[in-house]
Parts: sequence; C-alpha cells; structure tokens
Amino acid sequence: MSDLPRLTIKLCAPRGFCAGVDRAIQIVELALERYGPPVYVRHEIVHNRFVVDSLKAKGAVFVEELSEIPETDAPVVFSAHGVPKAVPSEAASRNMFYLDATCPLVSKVHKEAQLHHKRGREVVLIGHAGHPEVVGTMGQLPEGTISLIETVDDVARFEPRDAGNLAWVSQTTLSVDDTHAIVEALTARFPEIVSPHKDDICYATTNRQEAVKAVAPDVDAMIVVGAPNSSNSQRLREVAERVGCPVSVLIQRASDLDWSDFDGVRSLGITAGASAPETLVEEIIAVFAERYAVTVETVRTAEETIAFNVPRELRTEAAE
Ligand code: 10G
Ligand code: SF4
Repeated sequence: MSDLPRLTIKLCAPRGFCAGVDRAIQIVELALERYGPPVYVRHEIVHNRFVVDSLKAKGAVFVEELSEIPETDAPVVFSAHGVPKAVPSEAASRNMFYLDATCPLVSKVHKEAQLHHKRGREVVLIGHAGHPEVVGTMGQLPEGTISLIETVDDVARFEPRDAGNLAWVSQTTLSVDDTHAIVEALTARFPEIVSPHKDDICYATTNRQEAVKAVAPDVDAMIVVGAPNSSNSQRLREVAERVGCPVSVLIQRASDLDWSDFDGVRSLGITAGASAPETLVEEIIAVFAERYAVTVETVRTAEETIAFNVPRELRTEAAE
C-alpha cells in the first residue's frame, strides 16, 4: 500500500491538438521532408514553444515578417492563424514559394468578411485586438473598413457608418459565453445585423470549453496546458475559474508547476489548448504520480473526427 496521498486526475476530452493545428504542423514537416531545410515560417506556426522548438531542430526558421527572409527558393509557410492579404501579395511580388497553413475554418471567416463587404455591408469583427488571427481577418478588407468589438461595452460605444447595413464575424477561439453576450448586445442594438449561420467560434474551441465546464466544478484545481499567447488556452483557464474552480492555472509544461498551488488538493482536472501536444499532458501526469497515488479518469463530452487535407503541393500521389 502506497504512503502517498491519493489524487484523482480528471482528464478533459476533447483536449489538445485540433484539426487546424495538426494540419499546420504537418505542412511544415512535409515541406522539410520534400524540399529540405530551411523552411521559413512566418509567425509561430501555432502558439506553442515546444512545437516551435521541435520544428526549429528539424530546420524550420521562424520569422515575424517576410522582410526578414533573404532572397530564397526555400518554401515560406504562413501560420495557422491566417495572414492579411498584403502578406501573400508581398510573397508573390518577391516570387516566393509559399504554403498557406491558415486553418480552413479561419479562411472561411475571411471569405464571409469579404462577401459581406462585396454586398456593401459594414463588417464588425468580434475578437481581441492585436491577436494575429484578428490582424489577418481585418487585413482581408481595405484598411479602416472592419470595426473591432472586444466587449459588451464596445457595442454601446460603436458608431457604425450605416446602422441598417451591418454584419458580424468573429475570431475562432473566443469564449463562447462572452461572445454570446456580445452578440446579444449587437442584435439588441442593431436588430437587422446579419449573423453567420451559427457563429464563427470553431468546433475545437467550443468542445474544449464544454469539457472544462464538465470537469472544473468538481475538482479542487485545474491545469490548462498551453502558452500565455494562446488565445484558446487562455479562454480555457478563464472558463475553469468562472465555473468556480478554486485554482485554475495555465502552464506551458511540468517544470512551470508551482507546487504550493496544489497543497491539500485531492482532485485535479487537466486539459490542453488546441496548440499543446499530448506529451506535455503526459509529462504533467508523470510528475504528479511521483508525489501522489494517482487515479486517472477521462471525462469525454464530445467526439472529434474532423481532419483537413494539406495543400495539393504536399500531397503524395497515393493521397490524391
Ligand atoms: O488560440 P490562438 O488563436 O492564440 O492559437 P493557438 O496557436 O494557440 O491554437 C490554435 C489556434 C489557431 C491556429 C487559431 S485559429
Ligand atoms: Fe482551426 Fe479551430 Fe484549430 Fe483554430 S482552433 S486552427 S479555427 S480548428
């Protein structure tokens, strides 16, 4: 019989990699295999240092802007978060060979925004200022044409050019609850505003938040594995806090654990953001197992089967 204190770990499912992240990482890996290093990547391919470092070790070179890349025949990959239109234009004008790892669900939002603009509607984007996905979506239309709304208060302050001819789109990784409150405020103030069929928050964001809602109220502490610049991971930590979990922390890996957060804890929930590899979750369970007699349970709230194809240039003949 172990002398260690007992700890029940509840693992949220779904957690971790989404289809867009999986595809984006595959694009860099396949480009490295097919064309050899270097493969340039504009922005972190996904917001995770562990992923970025392992691709760097295979020969990927990360930059923030195309201007940092010398004249080259090497491929240039755009990150999963999407890019403003000016980026592929610059790449084309420099004859760069580029591969777009923008998640197809982000590209869908880009197309919605373009369609609204073409139909003469003023576009409102619900999202977080400065996030690369927001920069990319705003950059689909001429400068100054999309208005960014971050909060319910922003809705009250918003002065549209034509209140009767509005449409909204959103970032894909937002809080489902906050976004619903913003949409309610928008539709109350502008009843004719055109909405997406459902909303633009993606299936992965929605499912990961639901799983946290199922686990976090029943545990003494919740760990979200993810990076501080990962919007969807930040939202998972917030969801756990809001449903009343006494301790809710976002950490990148086991070495970031502050053990004083877990004094007296008997049950622990663990999830991972859409850009966090499962190996980091396993690493955290392993260090808890050194200090506690651990029982691991999975709490599944949805099944995910969605997968996206890589761009044609990278497909093998067999996959075509
Ligand atoms: O959650 P954000 O958007 O910060 O990105 P991430 O890299 O942490 O996770 C994957 C999500 C995207 C690529 C944005 S659609
Ligand atoms: Fe695509 Fe959603 Fe993943 Fe973003 S979080 S890459 S939109 S599946």
